[in-house]
Amino acid sequence: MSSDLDQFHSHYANEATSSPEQMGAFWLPFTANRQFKSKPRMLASAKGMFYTSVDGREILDGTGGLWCCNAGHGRDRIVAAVQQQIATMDFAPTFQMGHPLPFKVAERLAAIAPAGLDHVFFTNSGSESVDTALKIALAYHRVRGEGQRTRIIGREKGYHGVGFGGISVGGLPNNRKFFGPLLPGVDHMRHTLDIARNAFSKGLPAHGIELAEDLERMVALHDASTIAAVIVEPIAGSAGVVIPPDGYLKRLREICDKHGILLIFDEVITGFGRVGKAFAAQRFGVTPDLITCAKGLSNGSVPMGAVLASGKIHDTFMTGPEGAIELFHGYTYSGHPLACAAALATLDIYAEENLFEKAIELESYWQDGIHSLKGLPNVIDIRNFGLIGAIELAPREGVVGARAFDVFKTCFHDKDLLIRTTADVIALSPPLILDKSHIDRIFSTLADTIRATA
Ligand code: PXG
Repeated sequence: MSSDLDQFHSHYANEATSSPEQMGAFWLPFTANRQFKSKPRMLASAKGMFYTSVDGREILDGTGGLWCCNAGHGRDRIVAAVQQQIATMDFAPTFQMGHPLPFKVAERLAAIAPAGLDHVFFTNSGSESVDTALKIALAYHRVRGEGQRTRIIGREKGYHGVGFGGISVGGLPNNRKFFGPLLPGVDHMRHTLDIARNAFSKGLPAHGIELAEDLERMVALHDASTIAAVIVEPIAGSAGVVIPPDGYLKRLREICDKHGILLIFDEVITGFGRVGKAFAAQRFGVTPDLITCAKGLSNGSVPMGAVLASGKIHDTFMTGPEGAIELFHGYTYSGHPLACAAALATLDIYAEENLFEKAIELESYWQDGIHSLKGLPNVIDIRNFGLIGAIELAPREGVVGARAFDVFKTCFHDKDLLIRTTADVIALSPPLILDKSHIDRIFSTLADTIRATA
């Protein structure tokens, strides 16, 4: 066994296999491929708060992978669970069949979810979770005899993955404009980023609750009887971290209730302790009808996503003849044994280490750290909530994103720190296992690098 493993590593995971000539075949996602391949950033292993690069440097992970590894990297318990599961049962179908693990994961998720969200549909990614939630919302209205509710309302700057449903309700132009007319019947509320009024807010911005009234405008335009659902990220991540104005999400909930519209929270990045509770819904005290999640569900280790649905929605489907399939939807890998094993071990770690509370314990230290960067050259806004942070830089004339990307490259190549940038926003989402020394290092490194970046 161990010599097999050694062989695997020497064949597949070492530097020799990643020479520039051998990189051509892999078309990297959401990446400037030619630029990347001319000076690659390559990771070889990961443990705790750190990656190790292929050239042997320990890189502090300020991103939790991509908002995935909330419990830190290389957790023994997850490794053991997955190893044991693949040796026991590699795959089992869940179409008209079952195995115990997804039932257990669903029960565990329902136990930590907001009260009332007690049914779980499994997927393999955030994008699939979004498509699933949109389809459940549409089908729900149809099953209960309001099939004319076909419109879905998203929001500008929204990111809901890359399926056709997700890019249709999403509001990032580059993710939409290449791909044709998208889903019909979708409309978008305005986003809530307002640097002019809210720059350098600590936590929730004070201004912007009135933007929730955009939903009333949508209702006035389309009529509530045609609207199935509204989907928003409680905190938008990919668009550059947009924190909701104080009271905004509560107001959306009220308007949805008034008009019989379902509210979907896309919690792919906010789930699993990122903001100090299992879900942001709980931190904000607003319960949606559906929650989409992924990433932290399995600590990023095996692809897995889920949709949490209210009993009201679930039970609406459970009404026809008993032998009828209630929802014509699912994935071959819904409830995959390896993903479920990883999720159970992950949820155990979260519970035993009280990791969902860490973001609240460290929030003010994190906030002080990030706001200490105010006043540095080109820093035009700083945003934070839970263990999420964003530093927005002024774009260089005519080259949006170049300044932040230079900071990203310097951090990785010269300072052994992994951050993430979108346009000129530096986004931070460290593993929740970090301590104050990691926070100090992240912000002192960023301060030096931002200062040195023209
Ligand atoms: N919804 C939200 C809110 C997300 O943030 C997805 C759906 C799609 O998930 P999948 O698993 O299909 O990729 C996401 C993904 C970033 C970043 O840098 C964020 C995501 C992915 C990659 C980068 O902010 N979120």
